[in-house]
Amino acid sequence: MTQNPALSAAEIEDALQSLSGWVHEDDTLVKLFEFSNFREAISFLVRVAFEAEARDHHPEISNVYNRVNVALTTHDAGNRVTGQDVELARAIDSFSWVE
Ligand code: H2B
Repeated sequence: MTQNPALSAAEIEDALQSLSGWVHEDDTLVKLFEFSNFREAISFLVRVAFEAEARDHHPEISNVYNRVNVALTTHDAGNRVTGQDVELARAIDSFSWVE
């Protein structure tokens, strides 16, 4: 999509400078969030889901007990990382209560 182009590796590295804990891996931005327990992990997961719906931009989210793994990529850009992924990562960090 021309309006939502894939970022270059250098642009992604640049964006990661101002994000905490996110890594660029296999054309996704990924971060593992670790909570005190299952209840907190699921609360966070649902918060991420609502943010995704509001943005019409949907991450891959997985949960095992107290952990939530979030992977961001843009299907419309051929499964590459775009500015939308960076913006969603920033939004998720803004409401996450763990590092
Ligand atoms: N989520 C993600 N991660 N990438 C997309 O390209 C995407 C999406 N496209 N959610 C949206 C929905 C698109 O399919 C709808 C039609 O806007």
